[in-house]
Amino acid sequence: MRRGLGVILAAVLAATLLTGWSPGWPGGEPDAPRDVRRPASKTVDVGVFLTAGRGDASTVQAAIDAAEPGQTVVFPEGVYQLDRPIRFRSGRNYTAAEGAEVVLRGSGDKGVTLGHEELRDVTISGLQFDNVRLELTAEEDSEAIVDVTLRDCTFRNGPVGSEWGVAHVLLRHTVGVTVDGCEFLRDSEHPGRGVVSDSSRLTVVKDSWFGTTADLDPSVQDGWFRTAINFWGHDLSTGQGNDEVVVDGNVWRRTPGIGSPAGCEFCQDHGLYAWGSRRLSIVGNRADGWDASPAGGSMKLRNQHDTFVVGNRMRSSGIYTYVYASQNMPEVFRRVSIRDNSIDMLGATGCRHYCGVTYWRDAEILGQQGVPESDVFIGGNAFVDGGLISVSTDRAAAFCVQGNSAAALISHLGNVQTSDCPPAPEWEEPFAGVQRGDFDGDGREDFVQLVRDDGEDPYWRAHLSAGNGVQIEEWPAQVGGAQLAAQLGVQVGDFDGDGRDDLAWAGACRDQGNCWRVALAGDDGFAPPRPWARLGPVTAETSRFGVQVGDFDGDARDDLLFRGACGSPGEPCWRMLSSDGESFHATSWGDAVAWTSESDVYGLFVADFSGDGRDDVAYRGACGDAGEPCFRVHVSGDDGFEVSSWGDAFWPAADGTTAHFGISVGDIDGDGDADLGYRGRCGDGESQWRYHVSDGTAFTAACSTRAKLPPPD
Ligand SMILES: [Ca+2]
Ligand SMILES: [Ca+2]
Ligand SMILES: [Ca+2]
Ligand SMILES: [Ca+2]
Repeated sequence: MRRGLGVILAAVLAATLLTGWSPGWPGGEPDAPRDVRRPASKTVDVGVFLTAGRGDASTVQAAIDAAEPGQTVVFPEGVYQLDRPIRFRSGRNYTAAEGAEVVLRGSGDKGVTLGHEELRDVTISGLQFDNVRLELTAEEDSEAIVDVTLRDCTFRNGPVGSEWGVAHVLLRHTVGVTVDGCEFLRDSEHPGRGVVSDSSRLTVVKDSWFGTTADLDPSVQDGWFRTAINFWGHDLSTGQGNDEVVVDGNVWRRTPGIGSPAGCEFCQDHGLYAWGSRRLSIVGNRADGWDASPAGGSMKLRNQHDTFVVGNRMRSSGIYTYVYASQNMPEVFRRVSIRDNSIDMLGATGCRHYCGVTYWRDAEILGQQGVPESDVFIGGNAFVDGGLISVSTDRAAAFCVQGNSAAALISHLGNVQTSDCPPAPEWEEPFAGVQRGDFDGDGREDFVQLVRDDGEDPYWRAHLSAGNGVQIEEWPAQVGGAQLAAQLGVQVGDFDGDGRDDLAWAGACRDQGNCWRVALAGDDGFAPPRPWARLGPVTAETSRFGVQVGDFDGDARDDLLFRGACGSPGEPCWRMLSSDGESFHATSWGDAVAWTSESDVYGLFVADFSGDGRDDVAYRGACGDAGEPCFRVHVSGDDGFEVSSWGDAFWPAADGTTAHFGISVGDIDGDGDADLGYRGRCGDGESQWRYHVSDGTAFTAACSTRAKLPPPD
């Protein structure tokens, strides 16, 4: 349940601010007697170490060296000029003072590289790295770099290497590095890469911005990227490459039209480029700006297995996949699911590369490593404007291609399977990506990822917000019988109302056929999932509009809601599964929908638009006898919805970017009524953030240059 987190977060941050500014120790008054009644400070203030004549690098290093394990090094506002590298130490956290703008600026053309061969249990948050790169490079199998989180950081500028090859963040043989909510910005003077991960495990890149900020400026001035995210490296003797990797909820943008300079063959080398990986999940990202040329592409994937590409939105180019003959990487493409993505080719015709979803295999591959291709699923992808699916292998039968809208299918060598594909094959990962929620009930967002090590029981790797850092725990996972979750999603909400978010999904239940299962969060992770209700009648509208989580009846317990069938014979309805804390009770909450094509493009928005404590449902639909376009809102009552028009004044961007980036939901003015916002148009048509602000019964349009709401799910 994301709703309400912001308010609680503000209170927590305010409390952090008060304690965060208590005098650091050591420093301050070293001769003063320690007050034994006061617990040792949890923070060390860099400002205490500022001394005339001492350079900033020495000052920062002195503060880091003075910090004890468990303490946080707090940077007061300012620009710290680094003429040499600093070295973070394990077991400490590093953060900007609350609300402070803190810049670590590297000196000289080459800037500064913060190299670490060992670093454990560290969170670095809120710092801006200007001309400063981070290299976390351990020896193979050393487990020397473990559980490092970069959160809400900014990386900009940096040295220009040949072919734009230098990365802001480089990982090698790391375990459990997370990049969360960070910005990677490269202007025309500083082209290069974003994050490069070489042969690392449990890497997560989530909710980060490459080439843009949350404001989504259409000029994309900081999108001079060769590649936003790279995963490479593999050891054929051990089978290890990048393993258990999640890329979820990021935006990567390349400045349109910049191509590559003459003589710089690889200065454009795909938005996300991955090879040699095992269990790579790429979920809910948005990519644009890479060309539909051999050098471009929103994603390039090859020589890997167990890859899940789900619910991403791509513009200007799509996905290129293949197996390349090689001495040092697996010559296979197995168990790959490319489903429910949206690809907007902007009307391109005649393109051969990245023109949708393309696969080919190098003819030199002789199959020493077994069959090159097996279990490839390409399904449910939406082709917005042009594009095609192309498969070129003599093992075409290994490909199942089904349910992709408006896409031409070309299979060059034999027929691919185009019907009766299994809805969720055994190898599919219904829990791909991360699940976000407040799982420990402290008012701050956490996330969990499902890990399936070879031959081991699966477990949840939980990243729990804790003070200035992250507590990482392994929770047992009982996730059998979840096949339907690949279609209907995994829902996060506080279904029993204890303040901790829980998980719900649909699947097979003993004696009941299909059912909804709920795994309640407790002190030690998720309890074994229990059946909470029969699945009930689902229809084509169920998967079309998805399953929604909200507290629709206002009893402080989250409920499920989806389009389905009610009564006998079944009529279309809003099927409400209200929680009583131990199970769901299904009732009809009426129908009265009036869809338009915009309903499908933008989807449903669930929040308390009327401000009465009950969640409501809004969407772009039709209103009135004439069916005029409107924001159609189904306002929750005691036992059903009251529907009304909340006005129109919808003014999306002219170039389709509003649909690409989606519409956000949140309370921008803090009056308790949820509002909507998106990158659209204002005034005489200039690109701005356009908000539809609720007064409890209708929306009023308002504009800003800034993004004020969290990105859409
Ligand atoms: Ca709960
Ligand atoms: Ca409820
Ligand atoms: Ca309401
Ligand atoms: Ca509001």
